[in-house]
Amino acid sequence: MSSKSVYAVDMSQLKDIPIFWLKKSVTKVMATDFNKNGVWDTDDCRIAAEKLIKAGNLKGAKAEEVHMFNLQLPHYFRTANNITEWLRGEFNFSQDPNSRPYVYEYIAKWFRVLDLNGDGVIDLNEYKVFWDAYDLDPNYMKRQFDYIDEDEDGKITYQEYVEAALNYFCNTKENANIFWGPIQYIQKI
Ligand SMILES: [Ca+2]
Ligand SMILES: [Ca+2]
Ligand SMILES: [Ca+2]
Repeated sequence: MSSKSVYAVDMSQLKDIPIFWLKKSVTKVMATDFNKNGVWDTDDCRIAAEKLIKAGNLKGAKAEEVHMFNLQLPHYFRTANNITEWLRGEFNFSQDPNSRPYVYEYIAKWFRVLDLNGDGVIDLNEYKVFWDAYDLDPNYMKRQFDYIDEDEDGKITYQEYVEAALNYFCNTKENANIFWGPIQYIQKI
């Protein structure tokens, strides 16, 4: 009987992908994979929406917005059978210039969802709703908030948010961005 983790990665199929990008993307999958099947899929998004709605005590149109924004996802959210296939899909998508408008739109929707009171910025309380909904380590929340809040005014603007989100998604060079919590080690098959 095998006790192999669903997050074990077949590195032989991902040789061309920089290791830091793989580590942070595995971290992202581990944070978002609520149904524990090894990939970030549409079912996880549905569960996340419910958690966000509960954590933020959201009602009416705002709750509806949270449900709706997960509907259009890249194909590998539905088709990847394991984390290796998911990472391959995510990497190709993240490095494809044609996907960029879609990515901006997705990040913009995220921003609108997390700006719970609709004043155009994400404050620490609103950020905590996101952090709690994904059960991320509370010890790292303020550090990441401050990382995103580049001008240190205590509020995350749309521009600051886009920069941090895009950086986590696309950039392959190592930095201090822990958008989905502390960077995890990769388990290899
Ligand atoms: Ca999943
Ligand atoms: Ca706000
Ligand atoms: Ca700021």
